[in-house]
Amino acid sequence: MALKEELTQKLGGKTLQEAENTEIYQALLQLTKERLQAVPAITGDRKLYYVSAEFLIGKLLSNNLINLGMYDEVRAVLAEAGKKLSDLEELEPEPSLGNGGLGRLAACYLDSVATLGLSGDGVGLNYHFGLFEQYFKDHKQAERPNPWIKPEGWLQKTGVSFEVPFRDFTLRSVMYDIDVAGYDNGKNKLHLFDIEAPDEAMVKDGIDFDKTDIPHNLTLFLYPDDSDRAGRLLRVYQQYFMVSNAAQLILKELAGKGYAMRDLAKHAVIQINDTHPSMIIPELIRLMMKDGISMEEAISIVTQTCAYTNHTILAEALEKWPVDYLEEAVPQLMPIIRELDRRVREKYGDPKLSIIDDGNLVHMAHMDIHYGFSVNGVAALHTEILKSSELKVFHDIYPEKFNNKTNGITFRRWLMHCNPALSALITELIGSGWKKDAGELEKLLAFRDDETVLNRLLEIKQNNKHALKEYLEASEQISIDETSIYDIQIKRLHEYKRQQMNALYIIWKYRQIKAGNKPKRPLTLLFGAKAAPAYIIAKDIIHLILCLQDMIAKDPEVSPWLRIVMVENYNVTKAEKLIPACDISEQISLASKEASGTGNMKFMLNGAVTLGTMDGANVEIHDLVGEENIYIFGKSSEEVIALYEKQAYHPGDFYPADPEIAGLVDFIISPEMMRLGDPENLARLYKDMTHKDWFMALLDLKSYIAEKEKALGEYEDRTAWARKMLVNIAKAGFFSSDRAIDQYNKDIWHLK
Ligand code: GPU
Repeated sequence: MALKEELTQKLGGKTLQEAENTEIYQALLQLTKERLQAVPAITGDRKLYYVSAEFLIGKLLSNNLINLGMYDEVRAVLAEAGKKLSDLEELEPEPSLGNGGLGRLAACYLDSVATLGLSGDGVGLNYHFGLFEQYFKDHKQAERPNPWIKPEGWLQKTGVSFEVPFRDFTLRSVMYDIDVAGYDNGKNKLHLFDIEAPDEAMVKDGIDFDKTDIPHNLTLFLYPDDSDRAGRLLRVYQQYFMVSNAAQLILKELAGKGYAMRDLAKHAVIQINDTHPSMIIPELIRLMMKDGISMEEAISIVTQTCAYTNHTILAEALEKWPVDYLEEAVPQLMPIIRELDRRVREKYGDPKLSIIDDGNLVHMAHMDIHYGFSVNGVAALHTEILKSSELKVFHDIYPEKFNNKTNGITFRRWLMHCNPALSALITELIGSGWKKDAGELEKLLAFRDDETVLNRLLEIKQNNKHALKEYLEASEQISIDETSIYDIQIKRLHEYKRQQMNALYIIWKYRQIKAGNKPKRPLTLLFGAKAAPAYIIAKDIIHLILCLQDMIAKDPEVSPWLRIVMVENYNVTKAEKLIPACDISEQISLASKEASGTGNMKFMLNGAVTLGTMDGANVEIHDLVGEENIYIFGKSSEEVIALYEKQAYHPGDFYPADPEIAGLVDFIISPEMMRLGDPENLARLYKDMTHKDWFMALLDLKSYIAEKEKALGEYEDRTAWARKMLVNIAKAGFFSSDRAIDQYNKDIWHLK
């Protein structure tokens, strides 16, 4: 049946014109789910299990329509009836089952695994509340729960269920599945495990709940607050629940295919997405030993099955669980972990390599490295830093395990869906081969001196900027100037990402305008960022930005030239609106600290020019596009690493020593700011920035301001700027997640 007839049939006789958007949305959801069901499952003799605490999948309707090849037709059928797909999308709740880059990467990777026709499923947890919903009150972040599960959504309850033993009780699981269709290919699954009796009603007063009632709270929240022991313990329960279910599922599927447990490594490969799933190693060993396999052999099998991805070198993020937490939650694992540690100590005798340290902390990454066959970083620079400093002692003994897999993003969501006009232009110019082979985008370079093409790029960007303006007016009641330059920093709020340095730029620019130095063109600085609820300084930085936003909006002398907008509740959906409209992409982390970044790739692909440090994948972007198509500033990773090693960075060298910098920092606690904001928050941030400044914002501030001003100036040569845009788009092919997954498969997984 033709799509239009099928849809109207689902509307119970109403025509598309007559039906309400909510009815059409339900009908389209139904139809899409049926089409998904008909897609053949991808099978294989060898299968990948991508185990991750986060899958930031975002809304799935349009994504599925694209991958099922229905997108254009649905848009056309709706348009014929005067309806817009984007209006229907508004009705879908966003599953925010991740914090940021790591979770979104897992979602992009599932898309590419299926698109390449590889047999591979995701395994994670079915959080009832995704990452909290952020709202602003009194220029501060506040949080409320973010429910997303609806009876008619994408989750399918399966009959699969396992028993997960803890010290004090046993929990039975329920497995839910979400179909993951490849682009023009078969489908895999995302398996999300839940407990049997989750109690959503225990959440009250914002996002607070009884952290000790594990049998009823285990899957309520993504990353519950870990600022106290109960919160941290709950994370241990979550992690073990996730990996025990994953391990049992993997062994069940192996047996289901008729293979012996001993052949696990031949038929399965487990990618451990950072250390949250690391307990799958001792858990699999435990389950194999229960089945009569010797410890010796179980260790060997598991080591040939598990591969580990490291996503950070920030010390506070490298998980180390106290032995007494594990004894309290999952004592059955401790004898195994102790034996794994004993073997390492016996063989190498170097305490730096041990799994359990002298302070009785279990180093999850160390376990992964010893008892997995592959360790990968997520960008070239990041992997080099792992090999030469962070994990050097491990690289010395296992050089063959280390490899790099520079991150990637799915172009289905991050170009075809979020920027249909640019997609259409690209296809018109070079054909549609790029959709399956992103490397073909390089063919665009043939148009680098074609004024007509360059002008069309500018026109599409302008239309996207207009669309963002309208969206912000409708959703946040904020009006921006579409003739201004859109400069955007969207990512989690963290000191190392240095939103505070951008805030100091705002202060600098504000004072320039006050002093009569009006820019050639107005500037709009957009932010989107959630701070972890217990991360005090991050919340103070949000407060600073919101105060600056308000102060400038109220200043008639400055506001025509400078506007600050921090969008509320930044999430995947908002990213899809912001990225296509961006002129300048802010990637300003302290060099060596951002493992890769993936927003940087999304912006580039959509024709934004990067303003950034030589950090993470910015380095590779720089090498691909060349000096003239990127704005780079700041100290190098080597210089930064040396400063940390020698403890040679002192904010006092800049504050109050440098009067220009001092003037900017002092503004944070100026009378006008203290009147507008909360003196406690502003004073605390001021003190941190002048006495600690752990991520060296003051060190790079001047070169940042200079480079940003250079970019703003060069924006005025519109043709030259459009050429930069074109080169960025043309060179973005390398950052397709299809390329990344192909490399994972060739070097690590060996599927098919
Ligand atoms: N990342 Br570890 C997260 O988003 N969450 C985490 O818990 C850890 C890392 C990010 C990195 O910060 C970012 O640089 C990287 O691009 C992303 O993972 C995906 O690899």
